[in-house]
Amino acid sequence: PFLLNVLENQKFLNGAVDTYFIDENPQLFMFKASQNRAQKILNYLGQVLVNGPATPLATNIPPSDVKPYIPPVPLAVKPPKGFKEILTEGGPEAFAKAVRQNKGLLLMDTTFRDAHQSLLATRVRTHDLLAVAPYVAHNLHNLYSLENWGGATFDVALRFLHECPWERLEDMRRMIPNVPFQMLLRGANAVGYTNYPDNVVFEFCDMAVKAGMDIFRVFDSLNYLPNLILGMEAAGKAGGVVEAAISYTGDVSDPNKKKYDLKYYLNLADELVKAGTHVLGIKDMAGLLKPQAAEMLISAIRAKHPAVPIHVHTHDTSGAGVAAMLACARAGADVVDAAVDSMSGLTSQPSLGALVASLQGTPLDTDIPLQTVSEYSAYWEQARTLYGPFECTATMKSGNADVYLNEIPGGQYTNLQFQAFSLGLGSQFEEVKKAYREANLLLGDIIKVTPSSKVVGDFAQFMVQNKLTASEITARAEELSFPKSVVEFFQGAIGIPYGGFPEPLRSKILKDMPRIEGRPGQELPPLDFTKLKQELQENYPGVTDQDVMSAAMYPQVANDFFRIRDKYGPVKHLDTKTFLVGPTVGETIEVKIERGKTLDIKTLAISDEMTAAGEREVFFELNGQLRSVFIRDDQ
Ligand code: 3PY
Ligand code: ZN
Repeated sequence: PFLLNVLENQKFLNGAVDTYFIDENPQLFMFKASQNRAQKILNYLGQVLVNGPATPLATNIPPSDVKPYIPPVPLAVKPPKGFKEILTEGGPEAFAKAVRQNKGLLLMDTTFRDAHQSLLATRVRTHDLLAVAPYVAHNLHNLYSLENWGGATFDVALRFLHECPWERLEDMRRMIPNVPFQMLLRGANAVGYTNYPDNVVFEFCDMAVKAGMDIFRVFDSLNYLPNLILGMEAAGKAGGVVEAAISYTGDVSDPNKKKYDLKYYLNLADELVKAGTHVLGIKDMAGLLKPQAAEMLISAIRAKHPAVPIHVHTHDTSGAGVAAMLACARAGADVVDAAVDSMSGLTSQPSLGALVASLQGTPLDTDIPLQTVSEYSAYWEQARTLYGPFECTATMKSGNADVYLNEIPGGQYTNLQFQAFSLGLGSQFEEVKKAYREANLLLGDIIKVTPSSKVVGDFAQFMVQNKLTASEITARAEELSFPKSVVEFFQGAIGIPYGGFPEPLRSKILKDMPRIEGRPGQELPPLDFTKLKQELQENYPGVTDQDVMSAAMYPQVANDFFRIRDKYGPVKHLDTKTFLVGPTVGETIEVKIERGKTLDIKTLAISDEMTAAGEREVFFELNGQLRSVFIRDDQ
């Protein structure tokens, strides 16, 4: 081997040699994009310093500067065995059997998913999840599961956190080998808001299992059986534990609420058990299951299906969550959901510590020491302050039992309240909640959870903005221009609601527009993954199959993510304050980009002067060496 420096060869430069091979093979001179991760991170920091946060901040509470204390764990010792081992060794059936035979109440910890989806706009980053992961593995090994993926986390990771949801899952799996992982799958909508071709849902579940997922809570926003069954089949074929969930609304303890009565839920439970669910989920997404209703519902299902584990999910919006989950446990539920104390309450799940303490010394004892919960909670109490910019308590100060009237799901309740407050109109939220209730009735009193809850929410906003009452809507339906989601709902785009579509409203709104009969996704042609991969490779040569799946779920969002990833590299390694608002001048941060590879970055200065190209130079010390980046000032 020898080196030829063609650029110093005069004959070559004069073109006096035959260069046809080079002329015909320009790719020889296209050097691979620099893999310099450190340089990319500096570019990110420079960008935030010059142009402000790279992700929109929702409140004016700044992120705190704490480094949350992590209780030490014996890293040289393997974490204790948990239900994951039973699942790995015996498969979903053996797992279900062990759950059913367990004496005490089992818990699913929602802190890694629904709790922050409900309280912090889903913004908790992989960095802060992984920091406490060893503690979870070593101390919370007797959880039924850790809910840590799916729902809105997939979208938010890509869109706002600029991190890969698949990497998050694989990283968590590596650090928590012993606790089953659980995700929320929106049936035929997977982790999106729309219907996907069937092969996408199947492939998605398969990849999720390969990346470390165990239990799939499958729901459909209208409890529409064909959508639910598709999700169940996909999760089951992938080898996952199928937890088909009945979305709960209304109040089975109120004889005046007739549409969703005990019979309705029992029928649905029969169908899901018949379809082979391993575990039966009751998904009380708005927190409407009062203790008395819980007792009625769970004992009735338990009596009909003695062998099937029952797992109940709720939100603590009204404040009755702990009481309701205790009632479920006493009525025969095997597992209930809770969030660690400092991430519980309000529109999140009821408190893990309160449940653990309430059952201590009873036959349903959870076997989780309160001291463990307390240490875990202390971590989250501090970590939560990093997310001040997304803190729901910026506006939400207490629970509210009015949720029994408006039936708004936890996550949406927080969003709507936040939107109303940001408009600054004092009575706006009260109006929106009232309109939400009316819109629901206009739509025929439907189950409300992603994405049907968005239909009701959009309808309610439309009514408030246009100052329309329910009777005006009915009278003027033919001439009004309804929100897109409402029109699509009536077309059948998310499935068929229980009891059918309300008439004459449907006909008045749709007129001669097309209607979808049956399961919306069944007509969609299969997605050609090979072709999609080739298309993505044109711009992003390094895309993985997981990236291709992200693009199948969210085409635009994933493309933006790939672009940002190419430009700024592994921003997931930055601490949260730095990621959100950048470092301060004079500060030194530590960025562990891989095991044994740490960058010490000191921010030195940002130039006052702008270059002719409108750029500012930002100076850093990177592991002791002076470095600078030029950043266009977009302000
Ligand atoms: C979701 O779909 O993300 C939900 O949390 C529904 O409750
Ligand atoms: Zn929920």
